Amino acid sequence: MIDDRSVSSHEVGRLRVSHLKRIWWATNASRNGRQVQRDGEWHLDRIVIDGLGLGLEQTLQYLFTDGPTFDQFEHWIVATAGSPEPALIARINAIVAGPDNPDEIRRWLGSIEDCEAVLSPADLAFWQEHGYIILHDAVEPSGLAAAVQAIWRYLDARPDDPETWYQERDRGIMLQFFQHSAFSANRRSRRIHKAFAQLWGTADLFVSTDRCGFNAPEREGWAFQGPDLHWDIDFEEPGRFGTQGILYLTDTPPDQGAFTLVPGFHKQINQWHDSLPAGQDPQQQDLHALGSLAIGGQAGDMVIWHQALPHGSRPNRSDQPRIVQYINMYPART
Ligand SMILES: O=C(O)CCC(=O)C(=O)O
Repeated sequence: MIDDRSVSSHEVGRLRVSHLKRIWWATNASRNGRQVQRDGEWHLDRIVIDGLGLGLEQTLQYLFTDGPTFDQFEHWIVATAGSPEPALIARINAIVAGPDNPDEIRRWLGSIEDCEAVLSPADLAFWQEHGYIILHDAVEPSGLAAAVQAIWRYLDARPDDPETWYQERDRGIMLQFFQHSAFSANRRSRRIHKAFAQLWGTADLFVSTDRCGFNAPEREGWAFQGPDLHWDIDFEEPGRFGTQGILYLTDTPPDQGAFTLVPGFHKQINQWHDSLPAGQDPQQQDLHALGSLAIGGQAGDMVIWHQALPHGSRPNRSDQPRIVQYINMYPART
């Protein structure tokens, strides 16, 4: 049954954030087994959740598990990610309201559009050819150190005691840890913003509130759990432009579980996909056979890749953990 007791995107609660109540209402409806019609709203959902400094999975898990009232949801947001700044609320509300408000956009972008390029013509040519780039010194060194320390604290583990690195609760390599001032500072890096602005052709971007990662060296009883090569795309339009990114918080040689991708595959994906026998799942093919490459890097290197590249992690065969923060940006307006 379709639920038509709809809450509009313009109904707000005490935080005054447009579209937030609609997200709450729609989640609650589907939690109660009711279907809601929300075609094309995914972009706004993402902007509101990322903008408020919340993880997507974190938020959906809370809404589905706890089934809060809207008032409880707003309290949870403030307790989890702090009170949203008035400028951010104004930006989200301007996007939800559409049509574009050029003054609002200019105020928000500051000087990113005008500041010096961080990707050279050679970097951009490399991007065109291979579908990825490495941005060096992506954040301040202090941002790296603070993020690494936050992750050790979160894990209640110590760099000098490998026995503390292996914890059942965080067995995967991605940690459900989103909120920390060091992570926020890294997400605000102007170098990262400028790099994404050059790739997208606009500085009017939102940054994802993504997770961080800790990939401990393999040992007996502790095998790598993935993710191995995969895509996070909709195969309705496999070659569609989109970015993803990973920031190395510590030095990461290729054998230390380095991020891995198939260079250049953005140029082949449409043809490859069309050539798959009917009924074959693209994700279940031998993607390493397409030519995978481990991308090692130094602390502060950020790998940005075209979402059409098969990508994933790999087993950590070194004696040090791999520690990362995932950061992506996407246009505020579709
Ligand atoms: O952490 C990695 O190396 C892989 C990241 C990944 O697969 C992803 O962000 O989709």
